[in-house]
Amino acid sequence: MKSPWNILLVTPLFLLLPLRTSASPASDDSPSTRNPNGHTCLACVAVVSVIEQLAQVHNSTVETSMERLCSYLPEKLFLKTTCYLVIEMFGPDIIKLLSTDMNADVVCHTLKFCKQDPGQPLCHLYPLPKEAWKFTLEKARQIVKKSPALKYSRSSADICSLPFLAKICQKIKLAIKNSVPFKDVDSDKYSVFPTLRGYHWRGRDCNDSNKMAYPGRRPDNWDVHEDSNCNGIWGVDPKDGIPYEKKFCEGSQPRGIILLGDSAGAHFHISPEWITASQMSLKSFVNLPTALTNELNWPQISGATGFLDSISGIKEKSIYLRLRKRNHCNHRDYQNISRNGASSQNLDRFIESLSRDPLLDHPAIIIYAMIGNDVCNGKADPVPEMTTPKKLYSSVMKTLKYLNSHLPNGSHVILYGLPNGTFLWDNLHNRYYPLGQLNKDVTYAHFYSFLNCLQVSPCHSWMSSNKTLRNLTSERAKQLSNTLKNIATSQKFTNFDLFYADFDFQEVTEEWQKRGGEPWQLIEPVDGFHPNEVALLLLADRLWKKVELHWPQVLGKENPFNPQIEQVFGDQGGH
Ligand SMILES: *[C@@H]1O[C@H](CO)[C@@H](O)[C@H](O)[C@H]1NC(C)=O
Ligand SMILES: *[C@@H]1O[C@H](CO)[C@@H](O)[C@H](O)[C@H]1NC(C)=O
Ligand SMILES: *[C@@H]1O[C@H](CO)[C@@H](O)[C@H](O)[C@H]1NC(C)=O
Ligand SMILES: *[C@@H]1O[C@H](CO)[C@@H](O)[C@H](O)[C@H]1NC(C)=O
Ligand SMILES: *[C@@H]1O[C@H](CO)[C@@H](O)[C@H](O)[C@H]1NC(C)=O
Ligand SMILES: *[C@@H]1O[C@H](CO)[C@@H](O)[C@H](O)[C@H]1NC(C)=O
Ligand SMILES: CC(=O)N[C@H]1CO[C@H](CO)[C@@H](O)[C@@H]1O
Repeated sequence: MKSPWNILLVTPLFLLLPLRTSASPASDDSPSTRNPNGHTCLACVAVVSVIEQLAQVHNSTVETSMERLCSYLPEKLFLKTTCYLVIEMFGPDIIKLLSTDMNADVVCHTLKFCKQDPGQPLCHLYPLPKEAWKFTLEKARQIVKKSPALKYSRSSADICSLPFLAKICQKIKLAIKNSVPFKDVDSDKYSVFPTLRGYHWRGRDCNDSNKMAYPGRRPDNWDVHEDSNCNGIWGVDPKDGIPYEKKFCEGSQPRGIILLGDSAGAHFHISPEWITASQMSLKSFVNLPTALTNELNWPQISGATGFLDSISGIKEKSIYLRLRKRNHCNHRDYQNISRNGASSQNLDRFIESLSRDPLLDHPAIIIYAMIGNDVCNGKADPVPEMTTPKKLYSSVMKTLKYLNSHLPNGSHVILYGLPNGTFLWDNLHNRYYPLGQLNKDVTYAHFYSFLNCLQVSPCHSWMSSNKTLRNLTSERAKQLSNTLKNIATSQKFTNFDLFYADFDFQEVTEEWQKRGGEPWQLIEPVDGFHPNEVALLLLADRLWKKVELHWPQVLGKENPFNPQIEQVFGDQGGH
């Protein structure tokens, strides 16, 4: 249960919007190679920008605007309290600086949340001030010269280490600990709690006091007495004495869906309303606590394992919901084994969280979708960090051997290729970034370059103005996809068959355009990198259709008893 803590420790930083997609527990960024203050600087610039823009939108003072921002935040996770503490400490300086027309870059450099190290470039989101940078910064420093807050921000890589926040950080940790039925996850990976890797991530536990009851298992004694596989089908038909599970599911070849993925698979999403002053209201942050306790992921509406209705209103369903529709005996059998920052090179560190017993459980469809982090990273020179085809080959073979010894016979594994990420730059670079829309002053090109300068980009190599680099990254991605394809066509395993599918972003874009959409609408607006909910569902749709056409055995047959299951069990206990 280590992973959730990581993001929670930076909860006070929320505000401080950590774009921790690649800097995650799963990646091996060491502090010496990454700019430790990059995320703090990014967060500071985002928050100060929001304060400034709220004042502009509401024609209010900076002070009122800070109060307004805090008042919008929910009490949960001490978000509101933390916000008030932060403005108490830094508010007076921010007011003074913003009132003399300094912008967020200047404010954050003055308060030392952003630093320019000797010999390093100056990182800024907004166009540089008209007067020379040094002169402006000096002027700003004079304004807050004697501020007591300065000594706190200086060492601010971990905001919980700030003395005035240490207490609240403790409280947050305690609150979360007490609110979650924490268990030894190794012995029981299923949960009745939604977030913190609970049932938003894998099918809900239907009997928390019975370790042998969980989604995906073969039913125990045809579930006469209890729903041992949590699919909502159990008991005996009083008319003929036959157990329902036997009557409705025997021979229907139930199966689960397991995603081995990265932040895209888990649906990383930062709501644009959290940083867009003109759209901000009390409603904007309602879902923030849930998002934070899901590591800013939304697996419950993702393309592979989503089980809730889409927020965007698109009619396409996730792979899981389609499998469930095809055979209601598959109810709740999904697992999202995905992590921010996951790649072929670090999957071995968390693959054990996959839960499947080769003998006790039903077969599963595994989608291996490490779609970016093998070529994406935030380093100043990203190329040497990229996975080579040789390294990919050896790590994927290791993964497949692991799967072969942990999956029930009759399972299926689909290796998903990498995208050609040039569409990111091509479609976004000259559009306005959310923080730049109000004053038309920041484009995605500016935003990308700010991230690269801070070395916190989730993908320097595609989110870059350097065409040679983007081209080279696409070439490498293609080589890696070819490696996956070769493995799929040349290797055989005893417990599963193996397939390869291209990551069809081009086709998805065309489909979207046919419906009157624009390509940029398929990308997460705040991070400018991840496929958004619509894109994920369209990708799932393509993958489903492809599998149905070429390898129908993977999906299994339609269960003729579906209508009866609905009649007897209704929504099967929901999700
Ligand atoms: C903004 O507020 C100031 C002072 O309260 C007022 O003089 C000004 O007219 C307002 N501007 C707009 C556009 O409402
Ligand atoms: C849950 O499991 C326990 C222990 O096996 C069992 O006694 C109980 O009846 C089960 N509860 C339900 C609702 O099935
Ligand atoms: C695994 O299942 C396949 C059919 O799906 C069967 O041909 C094969 O014999 C099984 N292997 C083992 C070891 O049971
Ligand atoms: C662009 O990227 C390539 C490949 O990493 C690199 O060799 C080159 O120096 C970069 N060009 C600029 C202007 O940074
Ligand atoms: C992209 O890379 C390929 C192969 O590395 C090369 O042939 C091609 O000229 C490059 N195109 C551009 C625009 O850099
Ligand atoms: C990636 O896409 C761009 C733009 O569509 C194209 O020019 C380039 O050749 C593609 N690269 C690869 C390796 O397919
Ligand atoms: C990759 C990953 O984090 N997968 C998670 C899926 O959910 C379980 C808990 O339900 C976590 O333990 C896994 O880490």
